[in-house]
Amino acid sequence: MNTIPIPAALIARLRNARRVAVLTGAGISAESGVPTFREAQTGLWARYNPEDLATPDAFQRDPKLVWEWYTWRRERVRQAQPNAGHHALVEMERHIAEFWLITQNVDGLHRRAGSHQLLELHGNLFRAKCFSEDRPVESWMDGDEIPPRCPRCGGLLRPDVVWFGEMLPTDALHAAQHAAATAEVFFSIGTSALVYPAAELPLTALAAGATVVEINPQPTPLSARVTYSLNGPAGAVLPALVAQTWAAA
Ligand code: BJW
Repeated sequence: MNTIPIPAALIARLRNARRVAVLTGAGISAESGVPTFREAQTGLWARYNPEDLATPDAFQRDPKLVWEWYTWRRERVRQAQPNAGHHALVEMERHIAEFWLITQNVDGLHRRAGSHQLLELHGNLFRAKCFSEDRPVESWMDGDEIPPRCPRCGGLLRPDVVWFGEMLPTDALHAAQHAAATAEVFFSIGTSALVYPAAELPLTALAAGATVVEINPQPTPLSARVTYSLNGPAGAVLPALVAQTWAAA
């Protein structure tokens, strides 16, 4: 029995939609046990602010500290599993002709859940690239030297993620902007809607006349502007939405 009510007009709109885009943030992985970006860190990392670690300056100042933070986060994600929210988006993709899942997350959980039409805007924790050459490496060994060295030039390796002040991957960003501008329904799920250019995508969709739906237990700067605000955890709201929309499909 599904107890979370989804507005009937939203269900009707989704059943008829051919183009849907979804933007996700850290909140969709919260129910997998992966801490969100802006919640207070725990343990060894409690005294650090993530916004101060996720920058090229922080890496240049203390590459060992930043690399070890990402090693710790990789371990947490390895132990996590995709949750009901990730799985509901896999199911949604099956019902929509043109579906794009745009994620700010670097944890890879959408792909592990089975999503295909995926755009990773902020990179991926499980890849590394050379800090000097800005070229990805196939693999690396975590040994005595932290961070490990680039096998080509001997420079320092860094995680292949997008830090503040860095450009997003151009192809993924352009595809995301196109998806937002052409979607009939746009979802913003589990994101504080603070970080640009990702935070602009729901505004692009609104300006183009899309139905914009936010799913988040907390209000964000976007909440007052959306068509529907579904206040609750993604792991409960998304399965209810998918079940109520495509129950007999
Ligand atoms: C749940 C839940 C549950 C909890 N269910 N929900 C325009 C205006 C102002 C500033 C700028 C601007 N344009 C560019 C900037 C600068 C900057 C920026 O945006 N700064 C802002 C902070 C103001 N942007 C950039 O620098 C970007 N680059 C760029 O623009 O290049 C061009 C340029 C270059 C130079 C100069 C100017 C322009 C790059 C941004 C890269 C962001 N990178 C990070 C780190 C990635 C690697 C890593 O993970 O370590 O990406 S920062 C961090 O924030 C991470 C996230 O992907 C991103 C978004 O966070 P997210 O996902 O929203 O997480 P939280 O924690 O904030 O929120 C979680 C939400 O979940 C909350 O709302 C909860 O309530 C909710 N929730 N449980 C559903 N169960």
